[in-house]
Amino acid sequence: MEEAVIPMDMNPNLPVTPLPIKKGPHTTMWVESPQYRLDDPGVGLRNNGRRVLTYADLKNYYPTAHWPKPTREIILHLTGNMERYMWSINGIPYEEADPLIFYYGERLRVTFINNTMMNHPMHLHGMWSDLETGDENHIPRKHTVIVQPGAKLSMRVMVDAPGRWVFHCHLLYHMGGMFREVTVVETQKA
Ligand SMILES: [Cu+2]
Repeated sequence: MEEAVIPMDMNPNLPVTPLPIKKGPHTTMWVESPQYRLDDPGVGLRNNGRRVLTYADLKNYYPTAHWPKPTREIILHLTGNMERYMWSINGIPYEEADPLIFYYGERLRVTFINNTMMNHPMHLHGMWSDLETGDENHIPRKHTVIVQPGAKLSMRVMVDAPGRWVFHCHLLYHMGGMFREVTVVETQKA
């Protein structure tokens, strides 16, 4: 079997649009130096004597080298307080958060940093989540991307659906706070 490409930061120098971050009771943990760990099978499946498929093994059946490259990045910290079972993004729960603004027609990179000890399957409605695996030529297209505890993961979005969309962790008990509205706005070309 072909060796998986070791996942790495495929777009290290993209302009990042700053988003508000709040540290407080909602955020009991911050990861020191989050790494891409797409070749990590995860807790319970490491070194068990079997080969376990990981996100690093996922390949689009069709070539994707011609897909547009991202031009902008946002970073979403997945945050929480395990003792009080509170969940948020960037330390801000849904009810206190402004919508995330995506611009119609852009190719956006979304990087998640999971500052908690649980997996979060992040699900964006209305648009595809194209997972960065380290292989620019076969980028898999997904509905939901699972971000491992303490890890970092990036996806790309072709922002092709105007309107208001939901972006949230798919675990029922997390999505109360770990939830955002995404507003896709039309832009005036300068
Ligand atoms: Cu979650």
